[in-house]
Amino acid sequence: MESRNYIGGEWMTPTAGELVVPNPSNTQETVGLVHLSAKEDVLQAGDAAVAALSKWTSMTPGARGEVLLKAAQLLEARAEEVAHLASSEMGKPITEMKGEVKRGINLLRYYAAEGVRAFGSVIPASQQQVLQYTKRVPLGVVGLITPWNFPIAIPIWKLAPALICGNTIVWKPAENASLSATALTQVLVDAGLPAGVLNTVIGQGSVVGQALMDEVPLDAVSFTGSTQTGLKVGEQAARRNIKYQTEMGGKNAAVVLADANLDIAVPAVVSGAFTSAGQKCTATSRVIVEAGIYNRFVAALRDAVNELYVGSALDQKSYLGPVASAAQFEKVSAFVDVALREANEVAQARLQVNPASGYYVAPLVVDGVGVQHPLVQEEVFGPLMTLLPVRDFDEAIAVCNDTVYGLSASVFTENLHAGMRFLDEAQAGMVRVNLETSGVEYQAPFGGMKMSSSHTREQGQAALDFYSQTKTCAVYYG
Ligand code: UN1
Repeated sequence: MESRNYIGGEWMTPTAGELVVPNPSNTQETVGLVHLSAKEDVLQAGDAAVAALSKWTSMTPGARGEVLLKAAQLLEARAEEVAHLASSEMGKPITEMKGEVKRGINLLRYYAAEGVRAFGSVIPASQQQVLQYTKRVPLGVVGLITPWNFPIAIPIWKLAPALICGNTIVWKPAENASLSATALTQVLVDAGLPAGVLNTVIGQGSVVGQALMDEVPLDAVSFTGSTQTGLKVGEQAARRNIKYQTEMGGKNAAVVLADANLDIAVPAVVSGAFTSAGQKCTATSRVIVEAGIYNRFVAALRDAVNELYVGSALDQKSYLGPVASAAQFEKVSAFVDVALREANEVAQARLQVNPASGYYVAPLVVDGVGVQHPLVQEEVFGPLMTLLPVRDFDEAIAVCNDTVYGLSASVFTENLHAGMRFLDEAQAGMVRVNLETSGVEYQAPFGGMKMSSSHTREQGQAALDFYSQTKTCAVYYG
């Protein structure tokens, strides 16, 4: 397979460079070829998005919804094929990837239905015979910058609400999700999206992302990715005074209190930390454990880690696969080296494959480092869990909140009072009791506090607020 740009209703092969995509599960195997774009491609995409705006905006939301419904149908029909491609491209286990594609289908249906829901309200006026009401109107041209770790679901949770609200789009997917992005674009094209409404431009952040942020006449931008890049996106958007949203890093904690039910806590902590090989901004990476249960928790966790099946992403049995790329492998391996050198090893899973065949990192659990240690403060984005023993609930909350991030946090307890206090006091956009830190629901708002986001929310009804602006209208009919 080869990646393609889709600009102004035409498939195009940009010529600024090429990248061969190895399968992260087996780097001897080539999955496809990515063609990289130049700045001119991005500018052309911007022009196409501007040109398509009036036609798309003037369609009824219901008619726009029909296109999304058709896209849901097509993605469902192609689910196996798309999941297989995405797993081969970025190494998420096929069983998890199928779930992600299903989430994408659900998102398309959810936002399609918004086309026939109320999108404003009637508000009493101070004068008689005045009808005062609000309505949502589109923003215009929206730039979308998406990461590789959810190559199907994240693009859809930005595209679908942007489209139903009547915006046109320039989409820059992550380089190592370019083949998946091409397949997803094909779904939307086949669903009948008019020319110019979605423009997909494949390439590097330093070229495509930069040109998008600096030169395309954007009215808004939505970004998911690293904190470092997200802050630059936010800065540039503020300078241009366009609406923006950034979803960035996390350093999510799971707190295990002394009365926790370990049959619930252990699988949830393992899943939060190790599914997708820990490559989720919502992944559990700090596990804060009350002293009274520490030894029992560690024993149960060790058993669970010893049973993990780490193999090829295309092996149905794999609980986790490799990390996504050579760059990820280096970054995560550097953290693992620090952990093996400076912390105590608590458990490490065995690999069921030859480690040299792909970008495999064995899931690792450590303890014995202080709360200011880089393993506890920096986002690893890999299968590495650090345990932090604490005396009591108060210390647990203090440690939980001792981070610049605030995306997601969980507590495991059988005590209603402790659970509710945690929901009140944990500084995170997503707070949970007896549930893992990752695994967001498309119909609920999602986003972080502190350095994790621009304090905006995605998905659910919140996405409609982001991708539209409100007009307050008044009519005197006396
Ligand atoms: C999830 O936990 O289901 O990039 C989704 C990420 C997040 C999405 C997490 N924006 O990992």
